[in-house]
Amino acid sequence: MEMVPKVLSIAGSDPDCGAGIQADLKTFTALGVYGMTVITSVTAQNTVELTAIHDVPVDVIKAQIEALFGDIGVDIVKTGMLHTKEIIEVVAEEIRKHHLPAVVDPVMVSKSGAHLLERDAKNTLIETLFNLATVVTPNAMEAEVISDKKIEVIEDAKEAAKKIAKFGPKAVVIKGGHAFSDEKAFDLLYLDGDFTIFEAKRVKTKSTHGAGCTFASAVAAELAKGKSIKDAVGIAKDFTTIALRSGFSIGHGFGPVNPVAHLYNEAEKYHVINNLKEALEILESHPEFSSLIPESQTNVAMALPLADDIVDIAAIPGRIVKVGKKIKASSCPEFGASSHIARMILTIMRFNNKIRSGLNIKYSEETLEVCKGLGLKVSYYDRMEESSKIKKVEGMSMSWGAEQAIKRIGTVPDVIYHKGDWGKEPMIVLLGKTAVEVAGTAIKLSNLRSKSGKK
Ligand code: PXL
Repeated sequence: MEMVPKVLSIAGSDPDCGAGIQADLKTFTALGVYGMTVITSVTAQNTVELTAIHDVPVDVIKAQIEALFGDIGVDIVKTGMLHTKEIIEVVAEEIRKHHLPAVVDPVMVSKSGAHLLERDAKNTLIETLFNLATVVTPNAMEAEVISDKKIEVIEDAKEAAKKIAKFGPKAVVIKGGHAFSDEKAFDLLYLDGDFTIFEAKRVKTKSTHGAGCTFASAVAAELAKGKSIKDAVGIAKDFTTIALRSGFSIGHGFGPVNPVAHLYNEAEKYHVINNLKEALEILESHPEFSSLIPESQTNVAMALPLADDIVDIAAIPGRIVKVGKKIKASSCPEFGASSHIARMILTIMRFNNKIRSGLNIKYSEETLEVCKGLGLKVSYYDRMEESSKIKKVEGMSMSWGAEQAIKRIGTVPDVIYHKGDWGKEPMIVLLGKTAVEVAGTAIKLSNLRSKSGKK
């Protein structure tokens, strides 16, 4: 029987379930490890404020940990809110006794501004727990407090990480959040004397409650699976970015992140591929569609709901081609298989994230008339107006063009066309929510065209 990695969170309880052990357990579960929780403090809080903290007596904290060791066992521990000196000491003693690898999240202040670490306990946390840690994960503000160094730019964070490493953890991750840039979120890893910077597009959201807990728990889960520290931090960063992008707009303060979004995202990959396969069956069973296949062939693409890169968009490698009178997909749908339509869809989704699919067909005035007759919103861009800078960058034309077409009619169109340029074939792209929907539109167009006798 395969052994499931067992990960224990020793942390505070957050009744709104955005942070604390509740966020930790969601994260462990979403990453496929067996999660357990030892509660150190019960807090009363919501997305706006924290109103009470009740510390669990240290002998009960110890008993919770021993209960798990007496039966199931633990592969790695993650610590979060450890409110007092006494709690920190008993947790450190248990980690030492059981020789446990540990991810230590030096939680100090909640998102709503409450102190989750008593002021006189800071040194105990640093001095007794850091030297037992595999990884410590302060945010920029916590790193400033621990290192006694102001952090304004990445170079400051590097100095701070070196100082924090002197307290004995194997690795230090400083979570930059919005500290270093408005556009990017940088995290800095210091391991064995080397720095690695992880970057992601900054997620502009108010639903950030629990992001730190989620990140540290994801690092622990990945280490438990046997990943290296560097890989675990990279995976945790991507995981937390998805959790932030899917955060809940609930409550009146900082809404909770959504660690389970990772699972939905994985499940969506299956739905997207299946939808594309169904769209191919529709196209392949309608030979009349071949009249709409352009010189450069047809492709159909569909994006994941959270797509922000062409690897998040599936299409047909080698495209859809005419073989005699038949239509054939060159191969099965795959993620990352289209760059052109994919870039157009990425731009479209910035304006309307429900429109996730596109299919390109041969340009003709007649086809555009049929589109208009069907009540589809048609817009266009003119490749002659494209600057040489945009022309030079691979794929940039498509995002530029989509933006032009949207601006022209003030909304996301159902159909975008361009009339070509030197060496560029004119083209029509049909847009819709799913690949099956755009394939259906394409068949409707080819039927109406053949009825009206157009070639
Ligand atoms: O995000 C830090 C944190 C950890 N643990 C508990 C919390 C919070 C933030 O609110 O409530 C219990």
